[in-house]
Amino acid sequence: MSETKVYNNYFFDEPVFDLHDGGYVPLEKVDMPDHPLNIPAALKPDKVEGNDVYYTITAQEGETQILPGAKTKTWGYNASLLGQTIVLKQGVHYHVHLVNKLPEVTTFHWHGLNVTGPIVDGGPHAPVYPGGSRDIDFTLDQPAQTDWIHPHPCPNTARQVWNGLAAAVVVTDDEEAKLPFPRNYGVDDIPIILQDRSYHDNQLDYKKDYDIDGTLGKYALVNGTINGVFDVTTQRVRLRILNGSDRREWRLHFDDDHGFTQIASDGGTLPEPVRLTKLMLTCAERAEVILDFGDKKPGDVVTLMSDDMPIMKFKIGQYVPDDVKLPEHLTTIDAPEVTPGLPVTRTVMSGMDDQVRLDGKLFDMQRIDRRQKIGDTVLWDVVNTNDMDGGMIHPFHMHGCQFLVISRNGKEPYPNEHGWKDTVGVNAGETVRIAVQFTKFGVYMYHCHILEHEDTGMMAQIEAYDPNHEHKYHLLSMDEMNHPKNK
Ligand SMILES: [Cu+2]
Repeated sequence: MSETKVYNNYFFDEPVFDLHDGGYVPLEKVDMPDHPLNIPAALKPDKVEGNDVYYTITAQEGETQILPGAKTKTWGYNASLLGQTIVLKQGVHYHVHLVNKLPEVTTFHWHGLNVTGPIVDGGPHAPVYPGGSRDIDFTLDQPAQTDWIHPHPCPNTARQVWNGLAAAVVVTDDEEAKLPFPRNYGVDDIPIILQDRSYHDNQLDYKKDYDIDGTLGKYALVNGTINGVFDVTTQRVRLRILNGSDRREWRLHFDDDHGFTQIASDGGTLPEPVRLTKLMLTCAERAEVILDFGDKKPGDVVTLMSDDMPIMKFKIGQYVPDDVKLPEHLTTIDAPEVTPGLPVTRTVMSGMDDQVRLDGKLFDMQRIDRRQKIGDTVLWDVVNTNDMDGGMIHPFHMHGCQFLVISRNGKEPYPNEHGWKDTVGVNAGETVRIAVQFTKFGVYMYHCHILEHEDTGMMAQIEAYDPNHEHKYHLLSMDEMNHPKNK
């Protein structure tokens, strides 16, 4: 076997990461006993008719035992907190009944799914009012990956996510199914939803903890569990890690520097496995990794850390030895040719606090900021100007497509950025070049995924258009979205 490179450091510039604004909240250790890690149930379809599968997703209020004592009032999808995991398969036609049992308007955004905008995509133009519902349908036509669903109502996305709305979406396909990856959901294939929260008398108080540069919490939660423990019953475990935080970047590693292998990024399988001991995820990014506990024996405990804080444990039990080796080539990325003759699109994230802007502007739901022809592949330079207080990392997210990272300040992308992505962390002072292609016409958001930046207005809209089929879109105003005229 050839010598395999192991990456032992974060790809992001740590000094830049440490340039926090005054409101930075470090994680604290929680003095409470370990708990079994919550593994969200897989959502059951309402019915299956041939290639048509029907789901109901209900945004609801509930109560969750998070801390000792009083339960915490939380929100979730088909659950009291976070949500049941939605499993989708490439090629299947889905009919989804979206129900809002919350006391306020929300939307259901499919982060990472290549579905039409602005309605099916579930951005702010697709409100579901309290007591109301909306029906959408789409054919899932993208490869296996880990996505998620979360609310997107301007300007309340951050608070609604803080209250608990976020669920993993697992996409499967026949190609990925042939790869020797663990895929027994809940046993050796588990979501790891990373969030941070603070509590006041066991309750959330978003206003109290609010920070305009991104709200942070003192306690680390994995799948809504503080001090979670996962009982390992197989040699290899696949983690579908999602940064579901409003603001926090997670810098992950194990207490014993245990190595792991990243096999997928936001948009699915990486061309080659990437061996790491440290992984940083900015808001909304996903990484699928395989942990091999072949060097451990029953009773051993391995702790997942972020910085110097333990966030969950893996308790090794009896497992059947497994000598599966990952191939050095996992998949071939068919990178589209950049369409000749088109200028590079430049988009600029600037400012901090209430000065955050995208291309110098604040979000306007009724303004189309750019247009791009479907099928064209266009280079975008995503710039973080680093113009205030040393700046901060802005995670740049696009709806309606998966893109490829071409370069960072003209240099190679990070080793784990060679697959499809929909969110990319852009360091302060950096320009990240990406190749963007839309395949479905529609109106899509692109924005900073620090949720409070998004809510403040660091967001814009692009129309992906088909010159042979001009479409008119009714774009709601923010006022209309929040206050329906006929409701
Ligand atoms: Cu930002």
